[in-house]
Amino acid sequence: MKDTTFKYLLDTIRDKSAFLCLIDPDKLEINQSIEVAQLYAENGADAILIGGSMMMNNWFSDTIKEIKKQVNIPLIIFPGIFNFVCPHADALLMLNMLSSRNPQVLINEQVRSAPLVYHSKLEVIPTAYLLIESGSLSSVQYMSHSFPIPRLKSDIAVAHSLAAQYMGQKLIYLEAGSGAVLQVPDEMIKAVKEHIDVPLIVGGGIRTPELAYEKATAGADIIVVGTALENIDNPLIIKEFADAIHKKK
Ligand code: 1GP
Repeated sequence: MKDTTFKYLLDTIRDKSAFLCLIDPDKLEINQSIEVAQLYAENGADAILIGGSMMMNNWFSDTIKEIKKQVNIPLIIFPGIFNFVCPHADALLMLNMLSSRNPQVLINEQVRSAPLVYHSKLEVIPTAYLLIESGSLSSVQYMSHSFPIPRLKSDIAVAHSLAAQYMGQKLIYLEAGSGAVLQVPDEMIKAVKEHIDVPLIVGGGIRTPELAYEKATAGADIIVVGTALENIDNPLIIKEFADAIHKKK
């Protein structure tokens, strides 16, 4: 199986944290997604995640195909449900929502997705996806019928992360949810990072470069930013996020 994108991520985080920008194709027309992807690539993003909790439009695959023609940083699918599969992306995060106790998101979605992924020949990156309590009901919490891990219970997050690593997950993603009021706490990031060897992704509610720097310094190897970069007037904001995230280590 291919591991080009995963190796690229490992190389990128060798001496700094990586900056991944999230595009939700439900929020943009295809041309807008291409423009935004170009701005991300030109202003320091290391890769682009594409996906969301739902698929409200029918241009997911076309968006990926068109972005790939214009942008040369990796484009990685971040699936909300099983059918977020498109062979033109560089890789797909196979999300295992191990913080949930709902079999639908623990195994059913993956089983429905697997034949589509097989035929796509996409690079697959097994990723433990841990939802963290973040001050309000997030789309992912609602859609997945899952309790988040309590934000003051770092020990529970550590136990889930260790279980994920022992079960062969290549990345661990601590997710506060898109547009979260409260980000994943620094103490939890530190505690998880101290216990695991695989790269740690942190996302959800990271609204400023200062917060991004704080989370990177706490131990996040990869920072995901989506909402804060939507409808921005000045692309320099993207560069400020990139600089803040890249200056860690
Ligand atoms: C959501 O972690 C990502 O899955 C990004 O969250 O949109 O709040 O940046 P934001």
